[in-house]
Amino acid sequence: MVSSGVQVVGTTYSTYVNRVQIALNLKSVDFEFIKENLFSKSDLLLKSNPVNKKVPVLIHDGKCICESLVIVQYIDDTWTRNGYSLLPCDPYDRAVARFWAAYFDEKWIPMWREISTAEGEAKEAAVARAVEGLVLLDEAFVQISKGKAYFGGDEIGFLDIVIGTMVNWIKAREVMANVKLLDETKIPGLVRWVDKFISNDVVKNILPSTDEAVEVMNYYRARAVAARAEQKTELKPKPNRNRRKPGKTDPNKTEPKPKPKILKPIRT
Ligand SMILES: N[C@@H](CCC(=O)N[C@@H](CS)C(=O)NCC(=O)O)C(=O)O
Repeated sequence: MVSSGVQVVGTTYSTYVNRVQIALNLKSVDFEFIKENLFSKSDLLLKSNPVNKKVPVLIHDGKCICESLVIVQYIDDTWTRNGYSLLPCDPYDRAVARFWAAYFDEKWIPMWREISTAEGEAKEAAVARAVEGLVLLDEAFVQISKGKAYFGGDEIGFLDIVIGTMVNWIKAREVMANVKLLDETKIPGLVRWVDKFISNDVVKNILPSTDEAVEVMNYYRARAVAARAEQKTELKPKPNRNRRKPGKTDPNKTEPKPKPKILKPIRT
């Protein structure tokens, strides 16, 4: 790959892609957005992220960087001119920020996903787990922000980008599952931070609105339901019109078994 400048391979409605867009905008880096179709992945995506085949990919002077957390840290390390750092300067504070980012991606987002598929008591338990996770994040916010507006202090930082890009997807889940996650009686600091983050000028034009997020999740859900129905039809044995009478089986002929189709969920 030999193109120069900065390109982002991504989709509009992706938390992970939005992280990269916000980080570049905060650092005042111009970039070209190359729109990807995840239902028919381009050669560019397959070549630039051959391991995970996912967006976002940052292409900087022809070099490919994958995984949103890695990309945001790369942006922070690369564009340092205006002295604005997304990660804190102190090594311990940097470690703490990275810890909570990993917690959010590896532990909390899966809990948020579980709410959409669980029903009845399982759904209540899933909501309780997700709220417990938010209470931990609220406590972390109080410690890390030290009374300022953002995790990053007076300015948006690494953790603000990582967690903040999920906010409207969290609100969309509240609407769709009819549950309360961002409860100001339980997580007052985080709820105040949410309002501040989503109204920030750099952020507000990039994030989808809650209504858009609901629409996108409904669309993916409908696709998943249709794909499952198609899979069921494919797996159903077709009536065999040439069936032999009992005792007249042909020992040389075996019925080919239908192959189950493997469905890959598309993540928001
Ligand atoms: N851990 C990755 C997650 C990226 C991700 O899940 N991207 C989704 C779009 S939101 C994707 O490309 N999905 C395509 C697929 O799963 O095949 C990151 O932080 O960049």
